[in-house]
Amino acid sequence: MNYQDFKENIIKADDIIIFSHVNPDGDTLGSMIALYLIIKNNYKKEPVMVVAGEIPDIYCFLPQIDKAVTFDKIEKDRVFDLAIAIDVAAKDRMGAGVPIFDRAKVKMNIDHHKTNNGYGDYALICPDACSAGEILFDMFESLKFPIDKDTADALYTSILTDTGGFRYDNTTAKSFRIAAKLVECGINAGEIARYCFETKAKQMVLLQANALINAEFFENQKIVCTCITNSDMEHFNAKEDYTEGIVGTLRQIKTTEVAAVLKEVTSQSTKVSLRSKNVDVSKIAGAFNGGGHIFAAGCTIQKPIKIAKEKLVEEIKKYL
Ligand SMILES: [Mn+2]
Repeated sequence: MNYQDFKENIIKADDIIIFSHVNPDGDTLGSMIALYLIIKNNYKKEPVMVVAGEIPDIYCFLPQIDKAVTFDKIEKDRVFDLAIAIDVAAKDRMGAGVPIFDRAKVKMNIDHHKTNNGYGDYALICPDACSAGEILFDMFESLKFPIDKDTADALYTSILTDTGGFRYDNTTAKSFRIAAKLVECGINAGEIARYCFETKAKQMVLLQANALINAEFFENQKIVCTCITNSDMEHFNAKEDYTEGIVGTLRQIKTTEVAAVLKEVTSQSTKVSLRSKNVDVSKIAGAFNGGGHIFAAGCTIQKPIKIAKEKLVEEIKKYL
């Protein structure tokens, strides 16, 4: 897809829907809102923004986020003129929205994941972009759409969160150049960083402290893992996203080669997040039909959490 295709399809469509991905993060939400604002401000059309599941509290500062709805709010047989998936690596990452996407007259796919297969009628996949927000910034600038403060807030959130606060290897000179332009649009960079990285619910901090104190170490402390059960979640009255960040903290430990967080889904199913410093954890996740990146991957093991932990540790040992 080229930028003109984007513009022409927006002009043609009356009824537009924008999809974010499951377990929504700052990039998918920020870029969804930026798209919504650009379409609304320039074409006087109001797209439907749809999210799969709960929006983490930290992103409630985003402008217009309260306009986003869940799939159950959309009429069963509604056919949209244009569906846009943003930051959605694979179609099934839309969750329950896939049938709505498939029914749309024109399907558009804008993403930066290397593994995106280009689904849809129009695909704009830029694997070198640090975030979906970066792709949108380039497009909006090229099409000469004015970027107001709200749009800049949303795009900055995309770039800031997907680069881990400009710390990950996907941070480039271009990421900083775009960030600088967004700061010139009037955003408050310090305030957005505080919302994204420095704000946690009390129960989240307590759940995380509990998970850290229960961490177990193997192989001369090269492997560290912790288990979070449903009863832990209940005890701390935790929301799903409260486990976010624990695995990163475990990786920070000097001796860690591979860190894992195991989360009970049901009595027979366990979700695993993996992080490493050198080991290719996508291979470890792959052994359990999961996947991801070299230093960050995940999988679901169809075993009770304790057995899943034993199997996982055995698997990790093969890669040390
Ligand atoms: Mn992204």
